[in-house]
Amino acid sequence: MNIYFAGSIRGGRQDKDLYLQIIKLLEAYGTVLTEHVADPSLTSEGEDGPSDQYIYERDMNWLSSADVLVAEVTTPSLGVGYELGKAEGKMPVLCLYRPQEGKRLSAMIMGCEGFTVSTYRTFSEVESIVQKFFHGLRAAG
Ligand code: 6K6
Repeated sequence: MNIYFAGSIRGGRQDKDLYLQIIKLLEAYGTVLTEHVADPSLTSEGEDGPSDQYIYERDMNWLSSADVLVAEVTTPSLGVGYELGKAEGKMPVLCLYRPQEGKRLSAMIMGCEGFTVSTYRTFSEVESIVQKFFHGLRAAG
């Protein structure tokens, strides 16, 4: 099972430690194609490394070879929204959202019937959401 994990990079890096925890959790269910999303050296402004075109093409190729997309959507990110739109109808999608005071998740994510959107407050809730999601996939065959 190839898992594409999506999380904010230029949208803001405040949850990067959490992304690493989620990626480690997902590794129990398959191969995570996008471990760099949790790279602590990646800042929202950093310009080091490959060109934007290279990043786009590499990530779109990985998305094409993914069986499932898991996105952490608490920090709004154009890139994550784009990846979600690309995956819709092509593979199962799980969106993990931590409710924020005075903010609401985009209707384009909440209102999309093809996405499983789950809210959480603690990491142990993330663990049980992820477990249920992958068990559901296995049951559906
Ligand atoms: C250098 C400096 C900042 O970012 C970099 C390298 N950029 C990226 N590397 C790998 N994946 C990327 C990069 N930028 C965006 N992505 C993809 O889009 C990832 O798969 C994330 O899920 C998503 C993040 O989008 P933004 O809009 O928050 O950057």
